[in-house]
Amino acid sequence: MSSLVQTRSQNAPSPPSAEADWLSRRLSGIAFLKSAARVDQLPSPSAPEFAIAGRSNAGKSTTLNVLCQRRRLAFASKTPGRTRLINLFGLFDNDEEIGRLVDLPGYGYAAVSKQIQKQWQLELSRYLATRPNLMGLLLVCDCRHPLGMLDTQLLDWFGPRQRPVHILLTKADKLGRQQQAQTLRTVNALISERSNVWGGAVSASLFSGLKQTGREAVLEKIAEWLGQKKAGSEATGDNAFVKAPAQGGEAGDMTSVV
Ligand SMILES: Nc1nc2c(ncn2[C@@H]2O[C@H](COP(=O)(O)OP(=O)(O)OP(=O)(O)O)[C@@H](O)[C@H]2O)c(=O)[nH]1
Ligand SMILES: [Mg+2]
Repeated sequence: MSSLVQTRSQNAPSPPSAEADWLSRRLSGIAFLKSAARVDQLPSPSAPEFAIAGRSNAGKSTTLNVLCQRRRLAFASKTPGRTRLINLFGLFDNDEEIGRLVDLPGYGYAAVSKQIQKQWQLELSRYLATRPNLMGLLLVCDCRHPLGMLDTQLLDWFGPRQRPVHILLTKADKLGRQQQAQTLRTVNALISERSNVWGGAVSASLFSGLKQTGREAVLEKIAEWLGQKKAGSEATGDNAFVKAPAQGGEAGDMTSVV
């Protein structure tokens, strides 16, 4: 009996860290701000933005919904190319806007006309290259084919902006435990290999929107980017985020990537 109790407690999920818990409470109150077809239509860069990028259909909108524990905050769909606009969601702490999550259109979706594809991709690359308050990028990859050519090209291209990137290996429910672990090892090895090109602060974790697993690691990462160190303490550095000039060189033209 006592060994059964022990086994159960060992297998119980660990409680959320203070950082993840702090952010989770604020994410539950996240509010839609704006959808923009073009970067010049975006609201002023008055709060740090954390953008979600990745191939079309990788699971970006689902990730956003799961992070915020909201069913239909962003539109997820079986049809690739569902997100066609830059969608911004505001994160508030006592009515003060402390950050934004940004759901971006996917890349690599061949089934729209070349012209439309070019227009989306132009705005996507413009956002990633020029948005001054972009303070972290969540790169969503289907863990069955992680870091494909377009993803690695994006990372190569984005590296000079010196912004942290967290690679979210989603749809982990489609793989067995061993394959998941192997995928994470492979991705971490690639990150080490390319660290000088990808700007250094690149990390990765497994995630499943379907099973709602891996959420806490992502929340901790975003909380870290927000400068939130302790639960209940004031978020620090939000104004500094806005004022900080781009470090290193600006990313260049990404039209060849997408
Ligand atoms: N099994 C499984 N399916 C998922 C997961 N995440 C997303 N999906 C499915 O993958 C499909 C695409 O999900 P979306 O969240 O719309 O993907 P997206 O990257 O936002 O797609 P676009 O906006 O078209 O670029 C949907 O059918 C989702 O239900 C996951 O973790 N596991
Ligand atoms: Mg989407």
